[in-house]
Amino acid sequence: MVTAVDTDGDRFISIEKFGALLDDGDSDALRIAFEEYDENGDVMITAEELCRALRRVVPDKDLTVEKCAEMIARLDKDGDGVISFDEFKAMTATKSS
Ligand SMILES: [Ca+2]
Ligand SMILES: [Ca+2]
Repeated sequence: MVTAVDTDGDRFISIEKFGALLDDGDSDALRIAFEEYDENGDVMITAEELCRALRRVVPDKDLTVEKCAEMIARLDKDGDGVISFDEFKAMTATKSS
């Protein structure tokens, strides 16, 4: 198993900061947050990318790619298995769900 929790998370937004950005409702901030997750810049967040990003913020051994895929499935409105920027925006509007 990969035990490496990448602690040089300075490229990544903390959950606190992320929450503040979401509360802002500012689309530039959203774009920046989205890019933190979208490692390869294809404007889609895959389960693997979501997992890696979350693990950097919240080291959690139980956070499997499967769980991330479930999270994505809940947010994935068009069913393509990845989170687009529009879906990401929608997520921030329904984060209490
Ligand atoms: Ca991507
Ligand atoms: Ca999608």
